[in-house]
Amino acid sequence: MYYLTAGESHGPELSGIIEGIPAGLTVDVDQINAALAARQGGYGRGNRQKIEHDQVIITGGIRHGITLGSPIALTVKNRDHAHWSEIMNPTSPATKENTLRQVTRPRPGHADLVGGMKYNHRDLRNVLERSSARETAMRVAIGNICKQLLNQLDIKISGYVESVGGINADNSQPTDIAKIETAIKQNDLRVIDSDAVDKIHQLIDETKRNGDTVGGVIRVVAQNVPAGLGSYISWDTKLDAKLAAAVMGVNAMKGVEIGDGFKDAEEHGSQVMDEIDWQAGSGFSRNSDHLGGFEGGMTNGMPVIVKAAMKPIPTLYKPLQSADINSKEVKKANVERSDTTAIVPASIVIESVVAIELAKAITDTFDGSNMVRLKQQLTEYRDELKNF
Ligand code: EPS
Repeated sequence: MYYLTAGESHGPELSGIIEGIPAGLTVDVDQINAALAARQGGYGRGNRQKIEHDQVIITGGIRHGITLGSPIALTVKNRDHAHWSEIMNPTSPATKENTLRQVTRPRPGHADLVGGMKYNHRDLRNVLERSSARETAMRVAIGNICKQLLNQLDIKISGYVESVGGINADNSQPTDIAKIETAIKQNDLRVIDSDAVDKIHQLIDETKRNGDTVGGVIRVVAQNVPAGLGSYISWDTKLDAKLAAAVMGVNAMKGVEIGDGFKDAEEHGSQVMDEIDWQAGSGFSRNSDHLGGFEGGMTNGMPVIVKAAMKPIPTLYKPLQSADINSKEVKKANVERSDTTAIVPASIVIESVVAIELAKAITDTFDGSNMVRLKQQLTEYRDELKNF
């Protein structure tokens, strides 16, 4: 399974192609659109989302709502392109008028400066348009197709916000997806502990007033993942490594953790390892899940737990020091419209990229040509594991 996205933040649209989804999967477009709408929401979003109304358009790989096994092609329109149709015109030659709004004072923490240096862009808009998190809308559309595939295999996945700007909203660290989904629907922050919501709202409001931004921590849980996905045989076959790479591939992520990762590093081995149990009927399991469902780079049948640390968004309304790439004058960075926090959308993006990696692992391990064979092979494999 392989996917690719293209498109600039204020260009005409985002495009995506995913190859490797089995034939015979019923795809519910409403579910994709619901995920896209959820990614647009959440407390702390800026004004761009008042313009956008993300809806997926499917142009290949699906017929009468069912996948064909061929590459699936998707687009999501950028409504805001209407305000940028000349400046972001893909084909009309550059003129004085259509190259207005140039960016020359890079924002610290954004891709602006290094991207300009690497690709020799003198207008840093050429960098920020693609490095914008707008692109993650397409990863959510692709991720939702993978989530629907996993759902058909009884694998459930949910991503939510654990903390914002240092305020924790997850004292219970749940692994039951139904409980997580019920809890996070109760508020506009996708947090488990609703009693933390007021405090987080206040923090976001105050941060906005100060022209500043905040980040946070995201937690993703996947339930009923079979043991044995990924491998210990070589470093690049380890599934936890692939998950970590996928998480770090999301804009603004600065840390990734599997299970109790960083806390485990402070404990003794006897407190960290998940003791092995065996029951007639269900076979092997673990008494705890400190290792986040991974041993030796392979899933061990316990819930997969992945956490991501998101830095605050680098676009500040009270900008930090920068230097103009033309005049070389030390000046404040360019100010672009942005969000105070994008932690809620990011929780859906991280959930999506984890779903993509799990779907990839499943279709790599079993015959993913069509859903009937995939389901049959997975059922047989699950039975085999119970009897190991
Ligand atoms: C972003 C800057 C803002 C965000 C954008 C990510 O874009 P704009 O300058 O158009 O307001 O709104 O996020 C999205 C458009 C989105 O759909 O998530 C950035 O610089 O990364």
